Amino acid sequence: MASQKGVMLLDFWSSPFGQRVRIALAEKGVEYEHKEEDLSSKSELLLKSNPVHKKIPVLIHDGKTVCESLTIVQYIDEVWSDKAPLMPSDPHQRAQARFWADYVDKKMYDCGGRLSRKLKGQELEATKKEMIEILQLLQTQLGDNKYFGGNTFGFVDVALVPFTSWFYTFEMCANLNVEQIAPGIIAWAKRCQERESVAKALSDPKNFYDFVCMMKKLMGLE
Ligand code: GS8
Repeated sequence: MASQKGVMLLDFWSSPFGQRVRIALAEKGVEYEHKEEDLSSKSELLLKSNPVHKKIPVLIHDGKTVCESLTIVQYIDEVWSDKAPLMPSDPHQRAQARFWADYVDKKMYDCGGRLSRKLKGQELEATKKEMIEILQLLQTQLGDNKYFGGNTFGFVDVALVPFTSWFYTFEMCANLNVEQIAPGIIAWAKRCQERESVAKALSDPKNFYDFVCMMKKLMGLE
């Protein structure tokens, strides 16, 4: 396997999951080799490294593989524990952080993906309602805190922030204005983007929208 020593990330530019890993590595100041995958023609290395799901991101650390973005972020936090802790030290707060990151995984990707397709009528309205509920619940959970991790940028912030690049697409595809329905989430997203780790990792919202349009054409959804 390549990169017997050191750190390598198998990634894809627009992936919110890959972006989580890029943010965590940057927060920790870890240098790594970045390998962009062609997801329509996956490399042997990807197929061998993630034989179960065959998906990016995959972290290869000293020849050992770690798959699934939230697992990778926790691994990074444990291995490079000397700097920028992402997980709270209190076990209950840690459990809460895992709960909300899991909520983001279960709700945001699925509902956001549906919202970016060409939905119409009742289906569109129901999906918009679902997204409004998700964002407002997250906004309530954030409360007056600077970050989901309180005063420090942490695990839930890393899990959620890549999806903020999708908000422009929600507006274009579904006429959903996140600033209007969850201003606290927009203010939080801006605070996160002041961090170099986040600013460098996130996709440009317009590039992401163009990518979604291209994918829809390819899939015959336009
Ligand atoms: C999801 C990874 C994923 O969907 C995680 O890492 O958290 N639960 C996983 N990766 C996608 C790219 S992002 O849309 C992927 O690799 N897709 C390729 C495929 O499905 O063939």
